[in-house]
Amino acid sequence: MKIESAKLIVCSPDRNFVTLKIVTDEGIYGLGDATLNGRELAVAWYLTEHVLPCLIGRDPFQIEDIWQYLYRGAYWRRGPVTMSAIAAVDMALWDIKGKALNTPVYNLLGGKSREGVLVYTHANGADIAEAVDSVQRHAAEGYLAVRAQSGVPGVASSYGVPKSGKPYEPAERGLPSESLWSTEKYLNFVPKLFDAVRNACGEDLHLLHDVHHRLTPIEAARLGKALEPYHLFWMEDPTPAENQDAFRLIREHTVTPIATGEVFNSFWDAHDLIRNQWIDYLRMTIVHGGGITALKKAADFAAVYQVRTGFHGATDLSPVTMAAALHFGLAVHNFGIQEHMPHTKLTDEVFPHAYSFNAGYMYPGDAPGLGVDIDEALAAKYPYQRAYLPIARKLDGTLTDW
Ligand code: GCO
Ligand code: MG
Repeated sequence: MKIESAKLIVCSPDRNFVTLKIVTDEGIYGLGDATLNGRELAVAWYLTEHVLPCLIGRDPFQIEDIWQYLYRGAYWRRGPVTMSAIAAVDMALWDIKGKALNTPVYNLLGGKSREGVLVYTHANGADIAEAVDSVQRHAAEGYLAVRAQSGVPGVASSYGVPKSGKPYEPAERGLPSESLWSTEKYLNFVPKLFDAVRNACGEDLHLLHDVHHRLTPIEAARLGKALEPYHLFWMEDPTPAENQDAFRLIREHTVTPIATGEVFNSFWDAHDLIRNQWIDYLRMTIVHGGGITALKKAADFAAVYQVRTGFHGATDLSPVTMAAALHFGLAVHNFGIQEHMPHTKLTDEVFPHAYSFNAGYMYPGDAPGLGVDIDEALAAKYPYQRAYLPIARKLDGTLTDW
């Protein structure tokens, strides 16, 4: 079998997605997600101009060799654009191999380690009452794990809170919007939020919270300690992770479990965090982390240190990444949890898929390959529109981490 052609499909059904389609001389094709929120066209152009011409004529079964060719062969290593591009090729090749062998991708990764993939979803509200209500509604839908975010009094447009009754979507069309941030108000507020949520929802529901890289290590340590009575499943991205050592300090002060890594693009971003056991869950996911091939190695390394997976699964990761993550999560032994922020109905129509949700778990389905397709005619009706993630400023105007 040989790769005959490859192309990019860039579309915007409610939000932007970049999808790679690799076609073989036997008519089998595979799909890969190449979406990098707010920088979509950089990856599309990287693939079109620098990667796709090198793939034509290659054997799509040689996934490891092609991965190494794109990683080492570029000379310039890592970075979100490069690694998302490599990930898209990698996903498409696993999809092709599964279809060619007539088996779901999870069987190529070692087979099922469990029956379903535990997922968590997002609950949010403008204030504590709305947030509690939202958590309860998601629990009633069957979710066993829910992330809770709430507007912080005195801070307009807090992270994770939807605008004007719409579902929360981080990217917005047009130029970047600005949001505000106050560490002091946030730190005083969040324990009250979880006190209310835990009291209303009981002991069994898994609760999660995303700090979104906004605290210093000592502030994060204070928050982790304050949240201990509510036994969170995790506190996410408590501090930016460029300096991996920062997590040591948090770890020394609190037993609240820590998840990080959604912005990582290489195993080396997580290496010290894992081998020092400063984190409990690795958030790096298939599309931004270099594909299934790269994440399998990272997960196996993490397993040795009892660090589990907790992959990013926001709406900016297309249904192709979602499917890949579900096959992966079904197979690897040290799976922890998978984020599930459901896509819009229109996005689901553009990407028909075999995966499903039932009673707190997701199932990749038994279709050969990844089990996701793209309706190209429908996608063509929704062309790319420039969109950005917001930026954040402190109350005095200083730019800070969003
Ligand atoms: C999460 C995330 C997202 C990101 C978004 C950026 O935990 O789901 O933090 O909401 O902000 O995916 O593109
Ligand atoms: Mg996050």
